[in-house]
Amino acid sequence: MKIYINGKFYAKEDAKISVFDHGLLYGDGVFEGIRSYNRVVFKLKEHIERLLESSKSIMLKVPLSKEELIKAVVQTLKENKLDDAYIRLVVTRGAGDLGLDPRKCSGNSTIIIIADKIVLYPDKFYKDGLKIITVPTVRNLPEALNPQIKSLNYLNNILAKIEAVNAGFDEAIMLDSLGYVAECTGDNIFIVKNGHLYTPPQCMGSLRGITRDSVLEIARQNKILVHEHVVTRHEVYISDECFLTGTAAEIIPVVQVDGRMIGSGKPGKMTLSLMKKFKEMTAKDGVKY
Ligand code: PXG
Repeated sequence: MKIYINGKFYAKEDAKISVFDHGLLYGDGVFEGIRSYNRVVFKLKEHIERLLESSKSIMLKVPLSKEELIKAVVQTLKENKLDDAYIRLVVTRGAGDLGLDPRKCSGNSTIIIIADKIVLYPDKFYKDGLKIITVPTVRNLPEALNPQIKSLNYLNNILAKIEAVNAGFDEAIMLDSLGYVAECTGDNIFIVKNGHLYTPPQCMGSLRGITRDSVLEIARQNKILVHEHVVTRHEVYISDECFLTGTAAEIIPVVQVDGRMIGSGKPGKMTLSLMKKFKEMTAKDGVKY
C-alpha cells in the first residue's frame, strides 16, 4: 500500500508524521471519508468542497487547491491500483510545539491520503436491519464545535459509540442539546411516515452528509416529499421505516430503536427502493480514473 503524505508516496511502514503534529496533539485538523466504486470516486468534488469548508471554518490553510486535491486523490488510487476503495483524506495543522497556539505550527499543513480496500458492514445488517439505541452523550453544540465541521476531533462520536457498544448495540442515535434527534455516530438518520421522508435539519447539529444529500437528490427525482424538519424520538418510534446514511454504511435499514420495533420489523419498501437507486447513482456520479 502507498500512502500519500505532502506530495510524496510512502510504503505503509514508512508513512509517518511528526509526534508534534497538532492533528495528533489536539485533533487540530479536518478529514473526509470517500469511496470509489469501479474506478469512479463517488461525489469527489462534493467531498473536497466540504473539506475546504471545514478547513475555512477552523482557519486551516490547505496548501492545495480543489483541483490539486482531486488530482492527489486520483493519483493515490492509481498508485494503489484499486478499483473499489475507501479513501481517507486528512489535513492537519502541521507540526508545532507543546502548546495550543497554531502560530507555533510551521505553517505547513500535513496532507495525508490513505486508500485501502473497503471494509463493509456484514451483509446481514442490510438484509435484516440494525437495532440501535439513543445514548446519553449529546452531539456537540453547533455554537461550540459545529458538527458540520468534519474535524479530527471525533471524541464526541466515539463516546456515543462506546455507550452503544457497552449496551450491546452497534450504532447509536445522538440527540442535540434540545433533545431532538441529531444523527448517529458516523451516519445521518432518516424516517419514513405515510410515504414522506423526514430528516433533521443540519442547523440543529448534524453533518451535511454527502450520502444524505444523495438521498435527497434521489427523492426529488422520484417525487418523494422530503421534510428537513426537527425529529423527536417519539416520531422515530412511530415511523413506518427508518434508515441511516453514510459513506461507509451507504444506506442501511434500522428495524428497532430503543426497544421499539420500527414498522413491520423488517427493512421497509421505500428504504429498499432508495438502496437500489443509490447503488445505481454510485456507478456513475463521480470522478473517473
Ligand atoms: N454524520 C457524521 C457524524 C459522520 O461522521 C456522516 C454523518 C455521513 O456523512 P457522509 O458524507 O459520509 O454521507 C458522517 C460520515 C468511517 C467514517 O470511516 C465515516 C464518517 C466518519 C468517520 C468515520 O466509517 N462519516
